[in-house]
Amino acid sequence: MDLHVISIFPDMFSAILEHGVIGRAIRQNVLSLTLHNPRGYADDKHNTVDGRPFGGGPGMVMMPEPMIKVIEAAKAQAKPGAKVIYLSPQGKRFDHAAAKEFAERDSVVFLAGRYEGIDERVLEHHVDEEWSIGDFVLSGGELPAMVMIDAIARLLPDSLGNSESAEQDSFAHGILDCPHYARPETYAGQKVPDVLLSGNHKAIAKWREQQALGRTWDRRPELLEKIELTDEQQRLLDEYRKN
Ligand code: 9WO
Repeated sequence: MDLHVISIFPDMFSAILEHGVIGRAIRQNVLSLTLHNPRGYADDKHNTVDGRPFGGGPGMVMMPEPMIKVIEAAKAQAKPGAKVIYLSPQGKRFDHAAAKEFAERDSVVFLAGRYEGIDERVLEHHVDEEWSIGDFVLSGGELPAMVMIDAIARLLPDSLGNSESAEQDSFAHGILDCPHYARPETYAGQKVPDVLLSGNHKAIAKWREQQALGRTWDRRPELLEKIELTDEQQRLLDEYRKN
């Protein structure tokens, strides 16, 4: 997968380039990530990319000319058909299903804005999709781009330490994760649930599914309305709610 990111703070991406699943995917040539800085496309000696907003008000707006030039440069390097994705709170909400869909794409150009945003004419004519990672305002689109890239990269074949992990993910089946335990068996007087020490793999799988369903019911009941439970899942959930 061939990813491109447009940002005036390319150094921020060192946080993900070297570490974890993204670093591994890049080293394995499953993923490439190329950064493009709008400042390189400014036409004055100060490399100006922002201007005062027409109509007045606080802050600055990213100017059309350097933004359009850097977008065209990124698209010229990306694979044919790559879409330009703008990260903003006005975008479509990114979730696990969206991550799976992105993971099927050959190439993507992420556009991270700063200041009060980008001149609307750039968004109208040079951006294909607008995506949000949640209902909050940040100081720029870089962290949302990294969040999306992380969620996408760990779904790419071979980028996982364990190829079964993605299928077992919380949200792979639309419900929350079950609890996990590591050594020791007793910590601060609290014992690991007996079933996990039983060696009974069928019983362990049932317990985990029941915990996952129960926690989803407790914490995010609206998620259960989006999926169809099997008869067995409904029985496990009913039993959880009785106890
Ligand atoms: C800044 C601002 C200041 C005063 C009044 C309103 C304001 N809105 C903004 C604003 O939205 N700034 C954005 C900062 C411009 C585009 C990049 N920025 C951004 C992206 N903040 N938060 C996101 C984002 C992206 C995806 N998902 C969640 C948040």
